[in-house]
Amino acid sequence: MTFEDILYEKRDGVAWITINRPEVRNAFRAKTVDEMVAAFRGAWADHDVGVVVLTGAGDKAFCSGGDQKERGAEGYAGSASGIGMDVGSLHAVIRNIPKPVIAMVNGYAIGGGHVLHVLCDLSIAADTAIFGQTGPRVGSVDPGFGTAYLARVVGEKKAREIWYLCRQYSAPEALQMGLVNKVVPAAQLRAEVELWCRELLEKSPTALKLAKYSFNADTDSIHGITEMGFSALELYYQTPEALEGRNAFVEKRKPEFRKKC
Ligand code: 2NE
Repeated sequence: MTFEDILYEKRDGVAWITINRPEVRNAFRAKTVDEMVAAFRGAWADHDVGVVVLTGAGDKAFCSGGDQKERGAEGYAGSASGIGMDVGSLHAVIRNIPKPVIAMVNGYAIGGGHVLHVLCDLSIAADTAIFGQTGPRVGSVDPGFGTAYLARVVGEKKAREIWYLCRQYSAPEALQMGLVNKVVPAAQLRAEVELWCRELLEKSPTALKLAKYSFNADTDSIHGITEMGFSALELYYQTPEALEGRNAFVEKRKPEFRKKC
Protein backbone atom coordinates (compact mmCIF):
# COMPACT_ATOMS: atom_id res chain seq x y z
CA MET A 1 0.00 0.00 0.00
CA THR A 2 1.33 3.45 -0.86
CA PHE A 3 0.07 6.60 0.80
CA GLU A 4 0.75 10.34 0.85
CA ASP A 5 0.14 11.27 4.51
CA ILE A 6 1.15 8.07 6.26
CA LEU A 7 3.80 5.38 5.98
CA TYR A 8 2.85 1.70 6.06
CA GLU A 9 5.49 -0.94 6.67
CA LYS A 10 5.16 -4.61 7.48
CA ARG A 11 7.99 -6.33 9.31
CA ASP A 12 8.17 -9.65 11.18
CA GLY A 13 4.44 -9.90 11.79
CA VAL A 14 4.00 -6.24 12.75
CA ALA A 15 2.27 -3.52 10.68
CA TRP A 16 3.75 -0.07 11.41
CA ILE A 17 1.42 2.83 10.62
CA THR A 18 3.22 6.18 10.87
CA ILE A 19 1.46 9.54 10.49
CA ASN A 20 3.91 11.41 8.29
CA ARG A 21 3.13 15.13 8.63
CA PRO A 22 5.85 16.25 11.06
CA GLU A 23 5.67 19.87 9.82
CA VAL A 24 2.28 20.17 11.58
CA ARG A 25 3.16 17.91 14.52
CA ASN A 26 1.48 15.03 12.66
CA ALA A 27 -1.94 16.65 12.66
CA PHE A 28 -4.42 14.74 10.51
CA ARG A 29 -6.58 16.01 7.67
CA ALA A 30 -9.39 14.12 5.88
CA LYS A 31 -6.92 12.36 3.58
CA THR A 32 -4.75 11.25 6.53
CA VAL A 33 -7.78 9.77 8.25
CA ASP A 34 -8.91 7.94 5.10
CA GLU A 35 -5.40 6.55 4.62
CA MET A 36 -5.17 5.38 8.24
CA VAL A 37 -8.52 3.62 7.92
CA ALA A 38 -7.31 1.89 4.72
CA ALA A 39 -4.03 0.89 6.38
CA PHE A 40 -5.80 -0.58 9.42
CA ARG A 41 -8.19 -2.47 7.13
CA GLY A 42 -5.20 -3.79 5.17
CA ALA A 43 -3.54 -4.97 8.38
CA TRP A 44 -6.86 -6.55 9.44
CA ALA A 45 -7.06 -8.62 6.25
CA ASP A 46 -3.37 -9.60 6.24
CA HIS A 47 -2.87 -12.98 7.93
CA ASP A 48 0.86 -12.29 8.32
CA VAL A 49 0.12 -9.33 10.61
CA GLY A 50 -0.40 -10.11 14.30
CA VAL A 51 0.13 -6.68 15.85
CA VAL A 52 -0.29 -3.10 14.62
CA VAL A 53 1.82 -0.18 15.88
CA LEU A 54 0.57 3.39 15.41
CA THR A 55 3.08 6.23 15.71
CA GLY A 56 4.11 9.62 14.33
CA ALA A 57 7.07 10.64 12.19
CA GLY A 58 9.98 12.50 13.80
CA ASP A 59 10.75 12.98 17.47
CA LYS A 60 8.36 15.80 18.35
CA ALA A 61 4.86 14.40 18.00
CA PHE A 62 2.78 11.25 17.96
CA CYS A 63 -0.20 13.25 16.65
CA SER A 64 -1.65 16.71 17.34
CA GLY A 65 -5.21 15.90 16.22
CA GLY A 66 -7.29 17.53 13.50
CA ASP A 67 -5.43 19.94 11.21
CA GLN A 68 -6.85 23.31 12.26
CA LYS A 69 -5.67 24.98 9.06
CA GLU A 70 -7.98 22.65 7.11
CA ARG A 71 -10.99 23.50 9.28
CA GLY A 72 -13.71 26.02 8.43
CA ALA A 73 -17.43 26.53 9.06
CA GLU A 74 -18.16 23.41 7.00
CA GLY A 75 -15.82 21.32 9.13
CA TYR A 76 -12.54 19.93 7.85
CA ALA A 77 -11.87 20.27 4.12
CA GLY A 78 -11.68 17.35 1.74
CA SER A 79 -14.72 15.26 2.47
CA ALA A 80 -18.35 15.59 1.52
CA SER A 81 -20.19 14.85 4.76
CA GLY A 82 -20.27 15.16 8.52
CA ILE A 83 -17.45 17.18 10.12
CA GLY A 84 -15.51 16.53 6.91
CA MET A 85 -13.28 13.81 8.34
CA ASP A 86 -14.23 10.22 8.93
CA VAL A 87 -12.80 10.13 12.44
CA GLY A 88 -15.63 7.82 13.56
CA SER A 89 -14.46 5.11 11.15
CA LEU A 90 -10.88 5.52 12.35
CA HIS A 91 -11.93 5.09 15.97
CA ALA A 92 -14.03 2.07 15.02
CA VAL A 93 -11.28 0.30 13.07
CA ILE A 94 -8.71 0.77 15.87
CA ARG A 95 -11.19 -0.77 18.30
CA ASN A 96 -12.51 -3.50 16.02
CA ILE A 97 -9.42 -4.80 14.24
CA PRO A 98 -9.07 -8.25 15.83
CA LYS A 99 -5.39 -7.75 16.69
CA PRO A 100 -3.66 -5.74 19.43
CA VAL A 101 -2.86 -2.14 18.47
CA ILE A 102 0.03 -0.44 20.28
CA ALA A 103 0.43 3.35 20.34
CA MET A 104 4.14 4.18 20.25
CA VAL A 105 3.89 7.69 21.72
CA ASN A 106 7.04 9.46 20.61
CA GLY A 107 6.10 13.06 21.49
CA TYR A 108 2.97 15.18 21.72
CA ALA A 109 -0.28 13.18 21.87
CA ILE A 110 -2.68 16.11 21.80
CA GLY A 111 -6.35 16.71 20.92
CA GLY A 112 -7.70 14.12 18.50
CA GLY A 113 -4.19 12.62 18.52
CA HIS A 114 -4.54 11.97 22.23
CA VAL A 115 -7.84 10.20 21.57
CA LEU A 116 -6.11 7.88 19.08
CA HIS A 117 -3.57 6.65 21.65
CA VAL A 118 -6.33 6.25 24.26
CA LEU A 119 -8.24 3.99 21.86
CA CYS A 120 -5.22 1.78 21.12
CA ASP A 121 -5.07 -1.41 23.18
CA LEU A 122 -1.72 -0.47 24.71
CA SER A 123 0.34 2.73 24.90
CA ILE A 124 4.12 2.79 25.30
CA ALA A 125 5.54 6.29 25.68
CA ALA A 126 8.89 8.03 25.46
CA ASP A 127 9.81 9.94 28.61
CA THR A 128 9.57 13.08 26.45
CA ALA A 129 5.94 12.48 25.44
CA ILE A 130 3.28 15.02 26.41
CA PHE A 131 -0.43 14.29 26.68
CA GLY A 132 -3.62 16.36 26.66
CA GLN A 133 -6.90 17.43 25.09
CA THR A 134 -7.40 20.88 23.55
CA GLY A 135 -10.97 20.86 22.22
CA PRO A 136 -12.51 23.57 24.45
CA ARG A 137 -9.51 25.80 23.64
CA VAL A 138 -9.86 25.48 19.85
CA GLY A 139 -13.67 25.31 19.63
CA SER A 140 -14.01 21.57 19.23
CA VAL A 141 -14.66 18.35 21.10
CA ASP A 142 -14.12 14.71 20.25
CA PRO A 143 -17.27 13.34 21.90
CA GLY A 144 -18.05 9.70 22.62
CA PHE A 145 -14.96 7.51 22.70
CA GLY A 146 -12.84 10.67 23.08
CA THR A 147 -14.61 11.62 26.31
CA ALA A 148 -16.55 8.69 27.78
CA TYR A 149 -13.92 6.03 27.01
CA LEU A 150 -11.19 8.24 28.48
CA ALA A 151 -13.22 8.24 31.69
CA ARG A 152 -13.10 4.43 31.69
CA VAL A 153 -9.31 4.62 31.47
CA VAL A 154 -8.49 7.34 34.02
CA GLY A 155 -11.77 7.76 35.92
CA GLU A 156 -14.49 10.41 35.62
CA LYS A 157 -12.85 13.16 37.68
CA LYS A 158 -9.51 12.98 35.88
CA ALA A 159 -11.14 12.70 32.43
CA ARG A 160 -13.24 15.80 33.09
CA GLU A 161 -10.15 17.67 34.32
CA ILE A 162 -8.25 16.66 31.16
CA TRP A 163 -11.07 17.80 28.88
CA TYR A 164 -12.26 20.93 30.68
CA LEU A 165 -8.89 22.48 31.56
CA CYS A 166 -6.89 21.44 28.46
CA ARG A 167 -3.69 21.07 30.48
CA GLN A 168 -0.64 19.15 29.30
CA TYR A 169 0.65 16.13 31.25
CA SER A 170 4.13 14.61 31.31
CA ALA A 171 4.83 10.95 30.58
CA PRO A 172 5.39 10.11 34.28
CA GLU A 173 2.05 11.79 35.10
CA ALA A 174 0.38 9.77 32.32
CA LEU A 175 1.83 6.56 33.76
CA GLN A 176 0.70 7.47 37.23
CA MET A 177 -2.92 7.98 36.08
CA GLY A 178 -2.99 4.71 34.10
CA LEU A 179 -3.08 6.47 30.73
CA VAL A 180 -0.06 4.54 29.39
CA ASN A 181 1.37 1.09 30.04
CA LYS A 182 5.05 1.98 30.19
CA VAL A 183 7.42 4.93 29.87
CA VAL A 184 10.98 4.48 28.60
CA PRO A 185 13.80 6.83 27.59
CA ALA A 186 13.10 8.16 24.09
CA ALA A 187 16.14 6.37 22.63
CA GLN A 188 14.77 3.01 23.80
CA LEU A 189 11.19 3.50 22.66
CA ARG A 190 11.27 1.49 19.43
CA ALA A 191 13.20 -1.41 21.02
CA GLU A 192 10.70 -1.53 23.88
CA VAL A 193 7.75 -1.58 21.49
CA GLU A 194 9.41 -4.33 19.43
CA LEU A 195 9.80 -6.37 22.62
CA TRP A 196 6.07 -6.03 23.42
CA CYS A 197 5.24 -6.96 19.80
CA ARG A 198 7.38 -10.11 20.01
CA GLU A 199 5.68 -11.14 23.25
CA LEU A 200 2.24 -10.59 21.71
CA LEU A 201 3.17 -12.54 18.57
CA GLU A 202 3.97 -15.60 20.73
CA LYS A 203 0.38 -15.67 22.02
CA SER A 204 -2.68 -17.35 20.49
CA PRO A 205 -4.13 -14.88 17.93
CA THR A 206 -7.66 -16.18 18.49
CA ALA A 207 -7.40 -15.83 22.28
CA LEU A 208 -6.14 -12.25 21.82
CA LYS A 209 -9.02 -11.50 19.46
CA LEU A 210 -11.60 -12.90 21.88
CA ALA A 211 -10.05 -11.00 24.78
CA LYS A 212 -10.06 -7.74 22.77
CA TYR A 213 -13.68 -8.15 21.68
CA SER A 214 -14.78 -9.04 25.19
CA PHE A 215 -13.09 -5.90 26.57
CA ASN A 216 -14.74 -3.89 23.78
CA ALA A 217 -18.20 -5.30 24.48
CA ASP A 218 -18.34 -3.41 27.75
CA THR A 219 -17.90 -0.02 26.06
CA ASP A 220 -19.39 -0.62 22.57
CA SER A 221 -22.46 1.41 23.50
CA ILE A 222 -20.25 4.52 23.45
CA HIS A 223 -20.35 4.16 19.65
CA GLY A 224 -23.88 5.60 19.65
CA ILE A 225 -22.75 8.59 21.73
CA THR A 226 -19.92 9.15 19.25
CA GLU A 227 -22.32 9.21 16.30
CA MET A 228 -24.65 11.64 18.06
CA GLY A 229 -21.73 13.76 19.25
CA PHE A 230 -20.19 14.11 15.80
CA SER A 231 -23.60 15.16 14.42
CA ALA A 232 -23.77 17.90 17.06
CA LEU A 233 -20.16 18.85 16.31
CA GLU A 234 -21.05 19.41 12.67
CA LEU A 235 -23.55 22.08 13.78
CA TYR A 236 -21.22 23.54 16.44
CA TYR A 237 -18.43 24.04 13.87
CA GLN A 238 -20.72 26.47 12.01
CA THR A 239 -21.00 28.83 14.99
CA PRO A 240 -18.93 31.99 15.61
CA GLU A 241 -17.87 30.51 18.95
CA ALA A 242 -16.30 27.41 17.38
CA LEU A 243 -14.70 29.44 14.60
CA GLU A 244 -13.16 31.78 17.18
CA GLY A 245 -11.31 28.80 18.68
CA ARG A 246 -9.98 27.67 15.34
CA ASN A 247 -9.06 31.23 14.27
CA ALA A 248 -7.27 31.96 17.53
CA PHE A 249 -5.07 28.86 17.09
CA VAL A 250 -4.17 29.75 13.50
CA GLU A 251 -3.55 33.41 14.44
CA LYS A 252 -1.46 32.31 17.47
CA ARG A 253 -3.54 34.27 19.99
CA LYS A 254 -5.78 33.58 22.97
CA PRO A 255 -9.41 32.88 22.00
CA GLU A 256 -12.11 35.28 23.20
CA PHE A 257 -15.07 32.92 23.35
CA ARG A 258 -17.30 35.00 25.56
CA LYS A 259 -17.45 37.84 23.04
CA LYS A 260 -18.72 35.34 20.42
CA CYS A 261 -21.44 33.65 22.51
C1 2NE B 1 0.98 20.01 19.56
C2 2NE B 1 1.45 21.33 20.13
C3 2NE B 1 1.27 21.36 21.66
C4 2NE B 1 2.96 21.48 19.79
O1 2NE B 1 3.46 22.71 20.21
P1 2NE B 1 4.90 23.22 19.66
O2 2NE B 1 5.18 24.52 20.37
O3 2NE B 1 5.90 22.13 19.76
O4 2NE B 1 4.72 23.46 18.10
P2 2NE B 1 3.87 24.60 17.34
O5 2NE B 1 4.77 25.74 17.02
O6 2NE B 1 2.61 24.90 18.03
O7 2NE B 1 3.52 23.78 16.01
C5 2NE B 1 4.46 23.63 14.95
C6 2NE B 1 3.70 23.85 13.67
O8 2NE B 1 2.69 22.84 13.57
C7 2NE B 1 1.42 23.44 13.42
C8 2NE B 1 1.56 24.82 14.09
O9 2NE B 1 0.56 25.71 13.63
C9 2NE B 1 2.97 25.20 13.66
O10 2NE B 1 2.91 25.66 12.32
P3 2NE B 1 3.81 26.96 11.85
O11 2NE B 1 3.56 28.06 12.82
O12 2NE B 1 5.24 26.45 11.89
O13 2NE B 1 3.33 27.23 10.46
N1 2NE B 1 0.42 22.62 14.09
C10 2NE B 1 0.52 21.96 15.24
N2 2NE B 1 -0.60 21.32 15.52
C11 2NE B 1 -1.47 21.59 14.52
C12 2NE B 1 -2.80 21.24 14.26
N3 2NE B 1 -3.51 20.42 15.07
N4 2NE B 1 -3.37 21.71 13.11
C13 2NE B 1 -2.69 22.50 12.29
N5 2NE B 1 -1.41 22.88 12.49
C14 2NE B 1 -0.81 22.43 13.60
C15 2NE B 1 0.69 22.54 19.53
O14 2NE B 1 1.09 22.70 18.19
C16 2NE B 1 -0.78 22.41 19.59
O15 2NE B 1 -1.39 22.64 20.63
N6 2NE B 1 -1.41 22.06 18.46
C17 2NE B 1 -2.85 22.08 18.29
C18 2NE B 1 -3.49 20.89 18.93
C19 2NE B 1 -4.98 20.93 18.67
O16 2NE B 1 -5.67 21.83 19.13
N7 2NE B 1 -5.49 19.98 17.89
C20 2NE B 1 -6.84 19.93 17.42
C21 2NE B 1 -7.83 19.50 18.47
S1 2NE B 1 -9.46 19.21 17.83
C22 2NE B 1 -9.29 17.61 17.18
O17 2NE B 1 -8.22 17.09 17.11
C23 2NE B 1 -10.50 16.87 16.70
C24 2NE B 1 -11.73 17.05 17.23
O18 2NE B 1 -11.89 17.87 18.24
C25 2NE B 1 -12.82 16.38 16.74
C26 2NE B 1 -12.68 15.51 15.72
C27 2NE B 1 -11.45 15.30 15.21
C28 2NE B 1 -10.35 15.97 15.70
